[in-house]
Amino acid sequence: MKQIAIITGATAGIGRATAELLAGNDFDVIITGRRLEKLDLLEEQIRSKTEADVLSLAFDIRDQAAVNEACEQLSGKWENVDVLVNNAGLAAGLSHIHEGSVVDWEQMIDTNIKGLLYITRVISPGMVKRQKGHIINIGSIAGKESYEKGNVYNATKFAVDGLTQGMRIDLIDHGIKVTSIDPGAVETEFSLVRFKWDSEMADQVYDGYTPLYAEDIAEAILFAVTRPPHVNIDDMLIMPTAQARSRKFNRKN
Ligand code: NDP
Ligand code: 8X3
Repeated sequence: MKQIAIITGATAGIGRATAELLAGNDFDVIITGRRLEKLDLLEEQIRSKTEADVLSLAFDIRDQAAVNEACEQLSGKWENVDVLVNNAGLAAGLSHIHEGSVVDWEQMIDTNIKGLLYITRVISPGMVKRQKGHIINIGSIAGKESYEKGNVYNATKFAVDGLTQGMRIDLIDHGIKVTSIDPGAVETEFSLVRFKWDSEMADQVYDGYTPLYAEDIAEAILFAVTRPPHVNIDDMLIMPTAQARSRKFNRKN
């Protein structure tokens, strides 16, 4: 029987690349996100290119009732989730703390921290019951060191780092692996979302160097979830060669 992975934020970027790669490597996948048309498209692509079974669940991860309703309706084999990839997340805005938008702050906190907790709360009891499972949290270099104007986004990713450590301690007695994958700059919809779809601003983020691509992170996730039972990847910090620390780039290309 194939393993089942649920990937949050699979409509774009890292989540979509992860769903595609896991589906091509013997996983059946549950793909989630708000944009139903993107889920439909991905479902069709995965079905046409792989042998994987796919289930789409459209919900806003900030809405606890919606998260619970979607996950509680899982039945049959889909109830037995082996891998939870907590990927859905965003940065909204880039401002000094005294000029920040409270609406942006709340969106980041509600998505990156509370959303991750909501789905973990509903999926992890099944793993505990089966004494088996793997949770992958997508953190960030932004969760290792703060940078100018990053403030609340940084704080949400520091929180993810703290949660990863706590979850690993709480779940160790149940044989559940917990991994943090922490990327540097990855060219996805991330910067478009951060700058409210201003493509000129978003393009500047990746100007003059080769960033990571979503597939690079998907490969790291595949590596983590295919280690033998006695091996856990605790934490993987993955950077573009042209990036050192959060904000030092070699933009000579
Ligand atoms: P994208 O913007 O390309 O993808 C983000 C995904 O998150 C989308 O599928 C989006 O789906 C989903 N999402 C956002 N808000 C919600 C919500 N309220 N409910 C449900 N799903 C939501 O960004 P990335 O792929 O780059 O980001 C994925 C993760 O990687 C994030 O946690 C990000 O913080 C982290 N990361 C990204 C880095 C980068 O440089 N790109 C570097 C380090 C970490 P939809 O809009 O359809 O709901
Ligand atoms: C995303 C990377 O450095 O833009 O987590 O915050 S960064």
